[in-house]
Amino acid sequence: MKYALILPTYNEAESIVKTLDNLLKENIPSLEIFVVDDHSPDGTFAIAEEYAKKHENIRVLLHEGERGLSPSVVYGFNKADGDILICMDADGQHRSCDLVKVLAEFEDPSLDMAIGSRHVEGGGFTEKWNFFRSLFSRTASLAAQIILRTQVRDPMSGFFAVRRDRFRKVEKYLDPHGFKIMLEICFLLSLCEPHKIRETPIVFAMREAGKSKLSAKIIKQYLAMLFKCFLRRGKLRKALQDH
Ligand SMILES: Nc1nc2c(ncn2[C@@H]2O[C@H](COP(=O)(O)OP(=O)(O)OP(=O)(O)O)[C@@H](O)[C@H]2O)c(=O)[nH]1
Ligand SMILES: [Mg+2]
Repeated sequence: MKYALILPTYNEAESIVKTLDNLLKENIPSLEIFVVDDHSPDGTFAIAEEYAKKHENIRVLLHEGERGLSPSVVYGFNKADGDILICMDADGQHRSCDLVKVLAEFEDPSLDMAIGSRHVEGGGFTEKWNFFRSLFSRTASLAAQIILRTQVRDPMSGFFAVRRDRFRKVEKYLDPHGFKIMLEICFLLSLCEPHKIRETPIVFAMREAGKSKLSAKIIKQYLAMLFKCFLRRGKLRKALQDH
């Protein structure tokens, strides 16, 4: 089985080398890594390219068009030819040691998608979040659970792996803007019958360097995504089940 890992980056010059070092230390066979940079002004692309010169299994891509985590991940998934497509944050908050556990889930041939979850037994955080960050994350998760009726305990995780053919099946129904590509893919897969999505416990680390890209615009894009998915739910279910 071939694995393709997308690391979307925007201004991660201070984190990208450490993240790549940690991933390579895991020695995961048949893993190709794609850094997908959005023309970061801090030079992330050049740093990653320099690193990739010494490693055959790392490619660095520049994403064109509307800037955003979601469109960058879709762009990367389309460039990659892995059987399992993976997405992790490039700032080190998604730990490389958890990747092994997420990939092991695919020993189950009927599994469509594995989500790295902080809110299942064994998952969690290396440090306590500040009150407002925690409140924001909880509220955003609750909104997804109510509006999209998802059973997923950690819809905000952003760490996920999906079988390529399942991604292909839902891809044309995606409307990827902003941050929450994982939730959108998971929502579309949950409309397919049968489907199997599993949450794997992960521990979320604190950001050691660089800045968060969470902003009011991202929050607006997230709410728009939830309502669009909600309104299109019936049509999407029909289209995916006829597919
Ligand atoms: N290509 C691309 N990557 C992005 C964009 N925005 C964020 N990212 C990357 O997506 C990942 C997640 O973004 P973060 O800002 O860390 O979001 P977060 O983890 O929810 O927030 P913090 O906990 O504060 O770090 C990181 O690897 C970012 O560099 C973007 O517009 N384009
Ligand atoms: Mg982060």
